[in-house]
Amino acid sequence: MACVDAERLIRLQRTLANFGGRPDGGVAREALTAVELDARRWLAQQVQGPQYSWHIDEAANLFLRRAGTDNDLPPVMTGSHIDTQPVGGWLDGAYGVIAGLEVMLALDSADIRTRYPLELAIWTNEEGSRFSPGAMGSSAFANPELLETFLGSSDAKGVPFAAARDAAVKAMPEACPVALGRPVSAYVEAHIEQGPVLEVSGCKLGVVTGIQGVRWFEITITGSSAHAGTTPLDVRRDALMTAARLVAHIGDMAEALEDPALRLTVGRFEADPGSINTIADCVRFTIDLRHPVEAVLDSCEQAIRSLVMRGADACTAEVRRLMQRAPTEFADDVVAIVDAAVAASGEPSCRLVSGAFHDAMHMADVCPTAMLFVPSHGGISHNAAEDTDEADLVAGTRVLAAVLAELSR
Ligand code: HGY
Ligand code: MN
Ligand code: MN
Repeated sequence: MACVDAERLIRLQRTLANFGGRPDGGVAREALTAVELDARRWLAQQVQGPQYSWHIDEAANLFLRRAGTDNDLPPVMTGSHIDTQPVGGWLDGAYGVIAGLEVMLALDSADIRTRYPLELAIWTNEEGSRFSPGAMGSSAFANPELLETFLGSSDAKGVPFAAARDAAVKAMPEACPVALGRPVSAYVEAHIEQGPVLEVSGCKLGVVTGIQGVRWFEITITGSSAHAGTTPLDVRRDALMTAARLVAHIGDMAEALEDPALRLTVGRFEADPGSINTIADCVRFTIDLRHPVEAVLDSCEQAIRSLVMRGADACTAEVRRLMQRAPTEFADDVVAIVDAAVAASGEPSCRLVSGAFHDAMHMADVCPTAMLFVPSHGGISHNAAEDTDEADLVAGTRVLAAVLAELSR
């Protein structure tokens, strides 16, 4: 059995956090920015040996492959993402990548060759804060026909994803091109919970059985810009006042449902021209809607659409869906392997559905998939204060090693 080196794991994890590290302990390493490409190149320097090769696909998903004894078999895959929110934490995504890397290094130290080849995936643009939708790289892996659409998406500065993808491919000359959507034997992702469930229930490990559904929308309210001092209130087409009222009504609608499983967030609100003495003529705001039951997502989307179209007053309104993913159920057989490895660890654990989405939601469409969680302090994530006890990071990595050893036997 390969033994995980706790000191090396934490050292690698903390070094990765320096790429885009912030003075407040957070990390700013958005998808395919220069700091992420630097971090990818640093990762490439962490492994040596003929058993390793790097691969990159047309969505700039990066793969570290560790040869097995029977390399005709589709790989057993682990991994996550190293892109972060604009002000992210040191572990969201990064933990799953470093834990997978440490498992490979532990196998090297123990001179163990698995039967199946192992692959560590570094997925592109999981966060979706720079390019929409989120989990873009793994979505293209599972649905190659979507790549064309994704290549046309641009960030807030107008940089097309295609250009960022080309730069990422160029940054890794040692990575050989590989096709999207190739066969995978199984996928297991380690991740921080990003919520309070494990900590509140005194658990150190979480066996994840699925991921709730998610939909993203962009609402555009269009009015007319006019002079703040001369234009009477009753003749204005004020996009900002209209949008602010709509946000309040949508929030009231969500609260009125009194559904503890519902999640609705307005995370971005931009008003043009953004001048103190000009009435705004265009407001764009986003909605992140989540729920474990698809029918509730449907009825909430219906309610949002009718609220916006009815409540636009003298302005015009448009609702654009940016992302849509139904609830995901993981494969019983892989969940059982994670369960057994968690039980064998002796750590207090529980089963749970993930509130956050992950690349595993797309991988579940193409191969038997499951996830493993470690706790987040105070359930905090997408925040510079995101943190997890080092001992929990090590325990989770040890369980990941046992799971990958079992799957790749
Ligand atoms: O938004 C999410 O659930 C993920 O953390 N990107
Ligand atoms: Mn994540
Ligand atoms: Mn995240």
